[in-house]
Amino acid sequence: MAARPRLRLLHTSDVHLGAHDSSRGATDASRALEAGFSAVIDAAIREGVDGMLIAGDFFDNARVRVETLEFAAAEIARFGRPVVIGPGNHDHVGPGSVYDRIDLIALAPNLHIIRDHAGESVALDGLEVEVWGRPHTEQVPDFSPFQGMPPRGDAAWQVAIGHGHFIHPRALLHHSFHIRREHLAASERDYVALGHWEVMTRVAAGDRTIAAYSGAPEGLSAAAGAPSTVGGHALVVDLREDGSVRLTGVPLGEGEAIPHEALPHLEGL
Ligand SMILES: [Mn+2]
Repeated sequence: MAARPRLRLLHTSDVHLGAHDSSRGATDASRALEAGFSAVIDAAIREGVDGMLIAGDFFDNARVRVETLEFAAAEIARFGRPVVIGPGNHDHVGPGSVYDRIDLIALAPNLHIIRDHAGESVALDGLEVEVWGRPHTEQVPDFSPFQGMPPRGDAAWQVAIGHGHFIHPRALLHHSFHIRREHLAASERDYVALGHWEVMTRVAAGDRTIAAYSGAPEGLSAAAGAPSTVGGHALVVDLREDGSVRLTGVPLGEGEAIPHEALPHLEGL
């Protein structure tokens, strides 16, 4: 296979900006969530990534303060390179969407929000990568983000983004928004950026596809004052000339980088 252009992406999810906007005296908790996202932007700039994937639940709900929306847009604009949001259950598109409150794209022209209910493919400006995703709409009871994905597109690198529960092949089906191993394997994507779980976890996705949850930059429990035990990382995704994909968990505060081989992975797979 011909050498592919080297690319580096950053993957985050479940930021839940504005989760405390309607609580009284929650300023510190709100600031902690915002600081978590600023740390993601700082990491993206420091690591020299070419683009960013935000795999849903970026905003906590559709009633967040306008200042929270403006903060998010300003931070995305500060990064300045392409950013794709694949909306999750907390920040769904369609009727009542948080993304219809203000024109985020006017404030952050480098932002693309996946809005097509059927799924859409986004070509990142100037980069040999296409990102396919299907957003939550809150209108499909058995929503499954990767079911019936279209085949790979033309760009050298093909990535997907989606929000839901990866279902262990032996699990009881008590969750919503199923992501199945066979969907990921059939996707034939080089990388699938997942959101919904707050803990960084690589999952099994067949021989060809790498898929992982980035985890939240700052867990909601941590923001509310409890000790932080999860999250605290974003994933740097290196798409390499030989066609391989390597992940690195980069710390957003204290802590060490976690190399590909040491990333938490779903047990038994
Ligand atoms: Mn979610």
